[in-house]
Amino acid sequence: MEVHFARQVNSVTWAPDGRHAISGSADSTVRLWDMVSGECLKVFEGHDTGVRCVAWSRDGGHLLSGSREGSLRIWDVATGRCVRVLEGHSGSVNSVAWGPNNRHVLSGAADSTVRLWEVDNGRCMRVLEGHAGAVNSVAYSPDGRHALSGSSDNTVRMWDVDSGHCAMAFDTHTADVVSVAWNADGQAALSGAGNGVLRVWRVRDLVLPSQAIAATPAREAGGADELQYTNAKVLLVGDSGAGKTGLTGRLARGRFTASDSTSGTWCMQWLLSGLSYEQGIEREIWLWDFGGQADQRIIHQLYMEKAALILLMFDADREDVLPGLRDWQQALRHNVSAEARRFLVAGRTDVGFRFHRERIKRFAEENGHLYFETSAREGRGCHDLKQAILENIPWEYIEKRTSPRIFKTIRDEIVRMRDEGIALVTFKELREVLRQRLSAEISFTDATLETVVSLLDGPGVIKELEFGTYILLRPEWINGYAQAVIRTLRADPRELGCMPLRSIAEGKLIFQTRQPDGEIKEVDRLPEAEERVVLQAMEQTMLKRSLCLRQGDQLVFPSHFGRDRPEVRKLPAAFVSYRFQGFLDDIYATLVVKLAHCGAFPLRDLWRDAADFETLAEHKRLGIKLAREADGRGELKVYCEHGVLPNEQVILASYIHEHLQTKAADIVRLRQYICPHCGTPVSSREVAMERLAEQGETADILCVRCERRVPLWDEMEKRFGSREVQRQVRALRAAEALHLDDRRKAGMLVAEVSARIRSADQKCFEIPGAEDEGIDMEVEFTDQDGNGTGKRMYLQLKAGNSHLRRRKEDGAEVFQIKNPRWVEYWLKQPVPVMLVIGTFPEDDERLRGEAEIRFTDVRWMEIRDWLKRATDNGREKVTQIIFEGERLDLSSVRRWRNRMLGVGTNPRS
Ligand SMILES: Nc1nc2c(ncn2[C@@H]2O[C@H](COP(=O)(O)OP(=O)(O)OP(=O)(O)O)[C@@H](O)[C@H]2O)c(=O)[nH]1
Ligand SMILES: [Mg+2]
Repeated sequence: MEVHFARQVNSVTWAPDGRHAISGSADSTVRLWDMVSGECLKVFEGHDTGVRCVAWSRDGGHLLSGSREGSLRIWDVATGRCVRVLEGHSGSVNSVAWGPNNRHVLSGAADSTVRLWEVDNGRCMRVLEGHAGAVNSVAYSPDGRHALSGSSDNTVRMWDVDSGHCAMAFDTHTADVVSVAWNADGQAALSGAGNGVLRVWRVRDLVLPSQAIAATPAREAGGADELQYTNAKVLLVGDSGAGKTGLTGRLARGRFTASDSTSGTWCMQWLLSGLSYEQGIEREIWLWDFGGQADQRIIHQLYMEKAALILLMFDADREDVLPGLRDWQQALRHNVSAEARRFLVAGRTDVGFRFHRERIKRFAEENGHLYFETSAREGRGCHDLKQAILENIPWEYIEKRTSPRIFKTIRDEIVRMRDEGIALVTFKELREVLRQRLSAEISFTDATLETVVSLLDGPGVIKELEFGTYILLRPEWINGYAQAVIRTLRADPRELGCMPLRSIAEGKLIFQTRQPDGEIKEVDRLPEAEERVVLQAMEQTMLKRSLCLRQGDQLVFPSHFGRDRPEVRKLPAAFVSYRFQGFLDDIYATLVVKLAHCGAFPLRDLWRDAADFETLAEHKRLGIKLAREADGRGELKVYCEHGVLPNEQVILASYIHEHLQTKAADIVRLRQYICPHCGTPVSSREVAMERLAEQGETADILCVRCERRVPLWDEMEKRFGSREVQRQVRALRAAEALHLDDRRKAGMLVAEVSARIRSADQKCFEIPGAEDEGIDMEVEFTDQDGNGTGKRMYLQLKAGNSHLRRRKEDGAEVFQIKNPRWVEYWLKQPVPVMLVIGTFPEDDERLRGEAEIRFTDVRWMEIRDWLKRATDNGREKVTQIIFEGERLDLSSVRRWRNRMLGVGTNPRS
């Protein structure tokens, strides 16, 4: 038998019964097969990205799958339902395994960690750190006491599951370990590596004493060189000015420092000296301080996961704090597990207490919060609060980490650098600083440092940028600059909701704010060189998160469009609408951007909280309109003009519904029915939907005008939820993801190229235009003082492996010129044109949805003059370029500079 998938199959396993099998595929599904009939019995859907690995529970009742975006799912085979989602990995899950009792599972991921999970409650019990490369394979010993992991760092590790200790690091492989397995009695193990070597080893021979391990630096494992800790996340939320940042400093550092309003989110390590040990497990707390201004809240959702405790703060000296507190309650409800304890904390009590204490206390009681009054400035109430925090963190439920001591030493030093205010470093700079500071204590490899950096990047403490080798030690700067963008958009009297890309690249934004007292204040900025990098990272983040879209040389922000839809145009009637709750700006903007990118409904017009799209075939208009209500509630109306096919209407509506399900809460769908007899709209939409829910296909409602029955289960309702519509919506989502991916790759290459050219002290700018047409960037060479010389070069960028093909006959690399117009265009440029091609280490497929992959190979080649020769000055036709590009690096940029400026040797270095 043979079955064909549209996308790659990543993993297959037989069922214990020998008759069934499962497969996990890049199309995000797990499928159950009957191997006798060849039939696909079930499709398990829920993963957002490709499924990398699958496993049967030993009793055959459940399935486990791991996905590219880092989540695991447990499925009930009989019902086909997903019973648990296990979240925590920050990279692709490469391997999963069930424990012998079916109560525990293991996973190994591209984030270099192994995790141990409890099936019953979906909790992660342990994170095992130590590998300095992706974990490719994990295996549970038959008695359930040990775990094996094989990694791209060429080692195999054996872990003691109960204690979390790394019992053994086995490092005699010389290539990626791709697969590990135990034998039946758990006495021997097998590992297979990327270079074709298999190794069999007996467990008892390999458990070395810890000295032997310590003596071999490559192993960096076990015993005294290993430590265990838990890391509790405490969130501080509340309106702006409540005193969150003040209190964060007081709790973590024991002192008060006056602060400005916080941009975005940042976190501070609270060192718990003395109190920190229990049973050999170190405890630490990270305080996450959230900027309270309304604009910021979109960003926060990303960081709220897995909070152990939440401090809900308010400014005691304000008039009415309850509405603000209720808003935050709502926000937390959507983003934080109900298990996290919450404290209600009054801040700045030294200033005064204008609000009613009794009402606040009642609010705390009603919501089950402990209540505290504090003054960060004077320290009042802070000791009690501190004590209560320590006592109320559910330490036993927080995952325990096992980590080589060297990891923690490096990590703590990086955090220290961050606390000192260092915002941005390159990998090399970071390595140098750490080598100087830690020289006496340890030596470490690049792989170890990369691993530690990515472990900090996972929870968002620092951010590895996707271009250059930059590491942003203070990710909150991205939010700070995003705020400047929003401020600039707001200040535009025409409220166009868009901005030239160039303004962002050059930092032409508004950096002044008006304080509550009316005073104008300059906000902090980074030095120019660093600012450029952060601006670029910010633009990419916004595009990636679908908050804005690129149109020509503009960035368009749908939620900041201020022009009202002209009254004159008659609004077509809404056929369905959705009520929901959440961050309206975010939900709305991302919806518009995604729709515009999915390919089925080109964007026609944007208005204030409204967007018009059109159908592909007949250019009929359909659109959405958001009505904002109080408390983050909104209603999104979906309308279309006469003549749009019912199928198109339902697909649009279902796409919107799915979008809301991922981003909003309390979603209610309301159909707009029209009486088929007299054309009167059914006014009580809620009642109609209730009936429909209760009576299904037989549901109807009385028309208020003609008093005849309006059937509710109509043609359109049949389509809602039909398999065919679901399939089409899925296809649209996939198209949108692909589109986003292509844009992201293109954006990454622009950033990568700029980083490389700027690091050679030359100027470069993006020339935004329609995709795939025209020149992408311009380089201007500089004189000895760094001033522009007017000598330029144009760059044509191509991102991705698909642009180069290797010719069979001679192995030459070939770039296919897809459009003959390109040749004409390149030939007529007044300055040299460089073709820049960026490729990845793996096939493009691997890139999807993964942050950690970057362009490893960027090469460039002059093509204007090449084409002049090859076409005999345009007389002959040329359809391909033999690509012989050189690496785009510092020395190559300098060589080009010297050639262009006519200087012999390099005068600057
Ligand atoms: N008198 C007094 N001032 C405080 C105290 N805590 C903070 N402040 C000051 O009050 C102002 C607001 O406090 P922040 O801690 O910045 O407020 P926040 O909640 O972090 O505000 P956002 O970052 O805008 O969300 C700042 O000027 C602080 O320096 C306090 O306990 N007493
Ligand atoms: Mg603050």
